[in-house]
Order: sequence, then structure tokens, then C-alpha cells
Amino acid sequence: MRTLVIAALALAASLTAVPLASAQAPAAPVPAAALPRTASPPGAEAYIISPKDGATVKSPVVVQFGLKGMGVAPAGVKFDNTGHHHLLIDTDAPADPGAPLPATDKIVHFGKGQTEASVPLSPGKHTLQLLLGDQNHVPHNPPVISRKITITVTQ
Ligand SMILES: [Cu+2]
Repeated sequence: MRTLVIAALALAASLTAVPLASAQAPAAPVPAAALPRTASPPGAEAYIISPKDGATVKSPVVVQFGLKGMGVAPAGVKFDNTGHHHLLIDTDAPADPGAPLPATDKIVHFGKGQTEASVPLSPGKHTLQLLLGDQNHVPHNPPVISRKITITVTQ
């Protein structure tokens, strides 16, 4: 999978040709209400590679994040057509798509640009869904969100 992610990032980089200077984080925090939404390119898609929908797995669950048509970049880095993953655990995406995603037990940020996580889950059924966020943790417009999967965790 690493190869795919690198390829996607390289593709995004080659398509956009943004000068490196624009990759710097903003100097000061921007009030949430003033955060502009970042456009996602047509056809961009987030998906959970593993586990499969309906799978029965043991905790901790290794979740692999897939992304098509965009690249992965760490939080705080502004670069066209990139974002970082958020894993929604047993929850829906927040109703306001223009607000930065909170960090909670159910909304886990992967701000270093991780594409895989080991997630401890209690026994029973759980839902997992990926939602990409921009450098400010705000979902793109339109949102790049995966299908929600349901898994069963056993002891
Ligand atoms: Cu985030």
C-alpha cells in the first residue's frame, strides 16, 4: 500500500506544481468560522482497504486507509489536492461540514499523514468510516468520505 500512497502523492504533486513556499502553515491560528473550505478534485475517493465490510477481527484492529485522486499530507501543511485521514468510530460525520473536526474517542486524527492504524476496540459490532480533512482539519468540499463499514470484534 505504501507504494500506492507514494504514487498518489507524486501524482498530486506533479499535477499541481505548487511552489514549496505555499506549503508553509499559516502564521496564526484562524478562527474556525473564517476557515475556507478546501476544494477536492473530481473523482477523489477515500476507502477502507482493510478490514473488509462485515469482517470478524480481533482487537487491536489494523485499519488501512485508501485514497484515490488525492495525496496524503500532514496536518498544517497546505498543498493542493491533499489532506489527512480521520477515522470515525461508531459515529457519523459531524453535521457541519465547514467546521474543523473535533478530536474525540470517536473521531481520531492522523495528522502525521498516517495511512494505517492499530485501533483497540471492545468486543462486539463497530462501524468505521474515513473522512479526509484539509490542513485545518476541515472536510473538503465536496467531502472525501468513505463508505461506512461494520465489523465484529471478538476477544
Ligand atoms: Cu485532523
